[in-house]
Amino acid sequence: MSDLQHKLEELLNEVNSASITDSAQLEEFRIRFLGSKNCLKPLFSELKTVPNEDKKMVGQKINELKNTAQSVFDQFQDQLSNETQNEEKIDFSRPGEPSEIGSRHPISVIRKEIISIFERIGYGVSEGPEVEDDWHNFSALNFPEEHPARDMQDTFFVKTDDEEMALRTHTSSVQVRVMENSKPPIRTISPGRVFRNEAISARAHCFFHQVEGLFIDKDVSFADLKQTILFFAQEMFGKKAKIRLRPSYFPFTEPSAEVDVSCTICNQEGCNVCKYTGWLEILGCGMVDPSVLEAANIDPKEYSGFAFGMGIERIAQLKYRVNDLRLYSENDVRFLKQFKSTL
Ligand code: 2U9
Repeated sequence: MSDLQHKLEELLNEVNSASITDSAQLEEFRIRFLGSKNCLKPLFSELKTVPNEDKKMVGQKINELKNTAQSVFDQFQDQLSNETQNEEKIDFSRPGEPSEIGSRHPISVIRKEIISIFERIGYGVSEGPEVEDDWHNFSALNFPEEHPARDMQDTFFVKTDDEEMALRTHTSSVQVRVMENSKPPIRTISPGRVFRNEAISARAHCFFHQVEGLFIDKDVSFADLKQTILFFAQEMFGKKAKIRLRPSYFPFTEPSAEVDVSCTICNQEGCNVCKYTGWLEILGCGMVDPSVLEAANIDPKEYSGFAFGMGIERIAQLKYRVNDLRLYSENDVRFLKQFKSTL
C-alpha cells in the first residue's frame, strides 16, 4: 500500500471515530477536514505521484473521505443544536413567579374619593401648572402687594430668563385660569400639589396636596355653599356627619369661613383626636370676592360664586388616623401597602 493510501486510511479512521461534544470541538473538526486549508487538500496535490492506473481509484477515495467528513460534521452539528434547544425549552406548565400587587397611595385614594363626590353633583376637574406667575398665584386672587403670604418664608420663588415665577402655594391659580378661559356657569374642582417654604416636621411639609372648588353662576348664595359642603362632609365621613362654620378671613373670599365636621371617632363624646371639642377642622371656604371675579373679567353684578379649599393630607389624617405628615411623602412600602382601594 502506498504512503498516500496509508494516510487516507488513517484520516478515514480519524473521521469515523471522531467524538464531538461541544461547539469548540465541532469547529476544530470543520477547520481540519472542511475548512479552506483542510488536510485533504495536500492529498489532491500528492495524487500526481500516484501511478496512472491507480489515479482514478485513489482520487475517488479522497473524495469519499471528504464526503464522509461532511456527513460526520452534519450529524454532530444536528446533535449539538438539538441539545441546546432542549436545554432552553420552556416548561409552560410551571407555575409563575408570584408577583406582589401594588396599592394606591393614600393621597391618591382620598383625592379620587373627593373628585368622585363632586363629580356626582356636576363638577368637572381642572388642572394647571405647578410653576406659576405672580398674577395667577397672587394678584388675580386679591393678594395685596405687601401681603405676608408673598414673602420668601412662604413661597418658593423660581427665577426664569424673563420673569420671576413661584411654585404655586394653592391650586386657586388653576381656577383663575378656568375663569379667564370660560364663561359662567363654572363648576370645577382642582386637585394638585402645592408648595410652601416650611421646615419639614410631623406637622408641616414643604409640599402637600389640595383640592379646591369653584362654583360661579347667577344668584349663587352662601346657602348653596353650606349645602354643598354638608353634602361633601356626609359623603366623606358618613350620613351622620354634621358641619359647623366659623367666620374666617381669606384675601380671595368674602365672607369667609372655616368648616368643622363633627368628630366621627368619638361621636362628639370627646377624644384626643378632636381634643375633646367634638369637632374637626376640614376645610376653608367663602363667597368669591367681587374683585377676584372682576380680575378674571366676570361681572360681579351679574354673577356670584363660592369657593372652598381643603388639604388632602388633612382629610387622610382624619380618615386613616395617620398624623405624621412625613409618612405621606416618604414612600415607605411598609406604610403604603396598608392602603387598599376600589377607586
Ligand atoms: C378662586 C377664588 C377663591 C379657595 C379657598 C380656602 C378657602 C381655604 C385652605 C384649606 C386648607 C388651603 O389646603 S389648605 O391649607 N383653603 O381655606 N380655599 S376658599 O378659594 C378660591 C379659589 C379660587 C378663583
